[in-house]
Amino acid sequence: MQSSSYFPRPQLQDFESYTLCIYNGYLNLIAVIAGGTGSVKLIRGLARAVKDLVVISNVADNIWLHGMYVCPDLDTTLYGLGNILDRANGWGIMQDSYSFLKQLVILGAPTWFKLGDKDLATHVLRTKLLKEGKDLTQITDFLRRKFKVLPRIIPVSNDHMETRLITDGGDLHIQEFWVREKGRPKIRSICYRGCNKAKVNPIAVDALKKSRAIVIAPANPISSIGPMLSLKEFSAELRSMREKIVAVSPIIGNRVISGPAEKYMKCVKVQVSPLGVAKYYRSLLGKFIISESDHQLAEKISRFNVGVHRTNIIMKNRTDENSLANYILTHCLQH
Ligand code: FO1
Repeated sequence: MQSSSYFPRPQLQDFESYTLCIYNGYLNLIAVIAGGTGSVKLIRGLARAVKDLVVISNVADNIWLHGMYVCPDLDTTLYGLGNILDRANGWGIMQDSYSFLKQLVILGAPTWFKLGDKDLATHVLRTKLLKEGKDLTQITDFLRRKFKVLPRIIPVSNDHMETRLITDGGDLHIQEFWVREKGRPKIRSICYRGCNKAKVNPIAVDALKKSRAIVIAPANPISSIGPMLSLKEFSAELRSMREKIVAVSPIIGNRVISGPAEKYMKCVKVQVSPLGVAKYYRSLLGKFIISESDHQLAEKISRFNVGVHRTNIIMKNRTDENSLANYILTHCLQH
C-alpha cells in the first residue's frame, strides 16, 4: 500500500496558490473544459502561456476493458501535457509497443481497442488504485505528478457515466460505436447514462468559481462537452458565469475540424456549423471564437448575446497552438 501522504486528497485550498499568480497585471486562473484529442492542442498552447491552468475533463468516454478502467480523455490530456502523446493518433503514448495486444490475439480476447504496452501501465495502476479506494481525482493527480504535468487535471465527476449511442446495431458505448464499429451503425439517439446519479466534482466547481476565464475547448460538443453539461449542477454553475466563458468552435464552415462530431450533431439535430454550436452553447456562452473564413456568421451568432471573435482556429503545429492561446488571453479575457 502506498502511504497516504503519497496520495494527498486534492483540497480546495490547493487552488489558493493560483490567486497569487498574475498575467498582465490580473489575477489569473484559466479553466479549460475539455475532451480529448480535439482539446489537447489548445490546452498545450495555454499551458505554455499561463502558469495557472486547470483542465476540467470529460469522463463519459471512460470504459472498463479487460478488467481495467480506461479514461481516454483524461489520459490524452495527461500525455499531451507530459509531452508523450502519440500525436499522429491523437491518443496513447508515442513510440509505444503492442506486445500485450498481440498476446490478447493469441488468447482470443477482443483487441479492437488498441492499448499500447506503456499506456497499459496507466490503466493497470489506475484500476489498482480505484480498487484500493482512491477516487478518480486523486488518481489523476497522482498520474499528473508522475508525468510532471503542471496544470491540474480534474475529472468533472468521480462517478462513472458513459455516452451511449442507441443504434440500429444495438445500444453501444461510445468506444464500441466509434472504435469497434467504426462509426457505421445508424444512430437513433444519444444518452449520457449515469448522469442523473453522478455527482459533480466539487473541486471542478470550485475551479470554475475561482477562474478568471473559462475556455470551452474546440471539442466534440455532443460527446465531450455535452456529457459534462448533462450534470445539472455543472451546467447551472456555467450559466451563472457566462460573461467569463469563451468557447472555440470545433467546426469551420460545415466541416468538423477532427473526429465524429458531425454524426452526433445530426442525430441530436444540432446544425453542423459554428452557428449550430453557438446555439447549442447559447445559455452559457459569453464569447465565441470562429474561423476568419466564417465571418458571415458573426452577426447571426451575436444575436445570441454572444461576443464573436474571428481568428485562425486550426492548430497544425506548436505555433498555431500558441497563437490561438495568446489570442484568447489577449482578446477574450475580461478586464
Ligand atoms: N481511438 C481509436 O480510434 N482506436 C483505438 O484503438 C483507440 C485506442 C485508444 C487507447 C487509449 C486511449 O486513451 C484512447 C484510444 N482511442 C482510440 C481514442 C478514443 O477512442 C477517443 O478518441 C476518445 O475517447 C474521444 O474522446
